[in-house]
Amino acid sequence: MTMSLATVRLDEVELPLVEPFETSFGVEHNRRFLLVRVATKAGLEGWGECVAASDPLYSSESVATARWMISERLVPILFRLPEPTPEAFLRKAARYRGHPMAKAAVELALQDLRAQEAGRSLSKVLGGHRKRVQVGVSVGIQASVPRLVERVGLYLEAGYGRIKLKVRPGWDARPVAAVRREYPDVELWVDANQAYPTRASAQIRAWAEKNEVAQVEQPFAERAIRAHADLARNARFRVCLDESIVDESSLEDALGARALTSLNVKVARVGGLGIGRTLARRAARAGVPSWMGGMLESGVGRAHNIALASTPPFVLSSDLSASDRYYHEDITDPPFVLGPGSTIEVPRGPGIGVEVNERVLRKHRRLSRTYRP
Ligand code: OSB
Ligand code: MG
Repeated sequence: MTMSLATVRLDEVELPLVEPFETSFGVEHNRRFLLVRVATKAGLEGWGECVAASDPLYSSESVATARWMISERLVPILFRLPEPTPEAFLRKAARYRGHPMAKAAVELALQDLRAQEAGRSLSKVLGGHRKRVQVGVSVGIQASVPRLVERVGLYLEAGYGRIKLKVRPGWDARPVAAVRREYPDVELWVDANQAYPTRASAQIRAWAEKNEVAQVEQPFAERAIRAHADLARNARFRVCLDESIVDESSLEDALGARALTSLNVKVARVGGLGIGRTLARRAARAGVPSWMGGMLESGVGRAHNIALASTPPFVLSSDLSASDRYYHEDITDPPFVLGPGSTIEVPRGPGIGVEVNERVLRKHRRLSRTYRP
């Protein structure tokens, strides 16, 4: 089957968050992101989301660098491909270093398009075997400990079965202990986004074990593989890597050093769904469980994440919450809702299985450009 691309559209969108999301690296009130839409001459369309934020805080990419990369380098590659498959695109794009979030946005759109063309759900195309995926909620840093305890209580009441707290030096032992005291049985994870110096290792271990934290995510710098391995040795919690794992060789090195006992997979960080699946399978062979991380995606990115989370190597609960945990009004229909047992249903329709609502999209769109061959 030969597909021929007619247009590529790049939209910049700004969606207000239901509440600000604060991490060790900053606070977000609105989420600014890019959407890629690839359309074929036959009238099919595929959607991808670029999660790079306004500022390069989580990683080195930003909306501006991703917009440049996509419009000036990746779109021309797309129009030169004899067949616009995700694999053919990534082979050509590999010539350019870095920019995984920009590359992933395009790869996602091509994956959606290919599944649409086959008339199958993206989940099925990727080898998904689950009807529902297990999810949890990632809770940002709050103005006070009582406020955090109250927020966590509301999420538990809403039905979330696992809570991940954002931590940083000065916001760790006290809030974690308060949440544990109030909710003795909750499955509790923490994520520091690289905020700790390696000398803080013993303190982290102490408050994590005292409060029965099940998983500590990325406490140290991206390159600090040995520090993560030291923390993981004899720990009563899993050590999860997020920012450190950017490709196959970084995963290989980290596995070899025993620096992780859990893998956070984000398609944006590693450059697409294909490579995300490869990394999760590799980790599984080494006995390391995977789960899908999140970047406060809109419905487009969320749908992609849910599709990948439905495949066999994803065995821990993912940072994939219902649409209303992030946005009053999402840009896709229908909204994702939390189901029984802290799960979200995997869409069954062709491709990502949700529709982009052009009315809502136009309302929140700041820029839009359409490219033609
Ligand atoms: O490290 O997991 C992270 C959001 C922005 C940047 C980094 C991270 C996050 C989250 C969001 O934790 C989780 C979600 O999308 O629900
Ligand atoms: Mg993380």
